[in-house]
Amino acid sequence: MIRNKILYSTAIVAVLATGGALAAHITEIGQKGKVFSLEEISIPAGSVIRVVNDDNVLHSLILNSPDGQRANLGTEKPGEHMDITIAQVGEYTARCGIHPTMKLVVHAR
Ligand SMILES: [Cu+2]
Repeated sequence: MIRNKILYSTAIVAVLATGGALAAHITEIGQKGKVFSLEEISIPAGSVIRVVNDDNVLHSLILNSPDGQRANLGTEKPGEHMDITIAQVGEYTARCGIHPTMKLVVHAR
């Protein structure tokens, strides 16, 4: 009986720890009014940026990575979002291919 209780408690703690870690590593960025909701962010490498199109126009995302690679991540309709994993340490730049003045700098540490 005591053994069962201990196992049960350990399982709950593991679930909470995982849930907490996921929540802590997603940074949400909006795109309302043809601007990113933040111009610059600093996040741990390996975490996720959720780019939410909370605007009323179509946006796209182009991501420049610290290693010089450039990726066209496609378009987002109003109400859609895109999750981007920021894997490497260094500076990333995200831009909208439709509205080139939209710029977000991501420092991954
Ligand atoms: Cu745009």
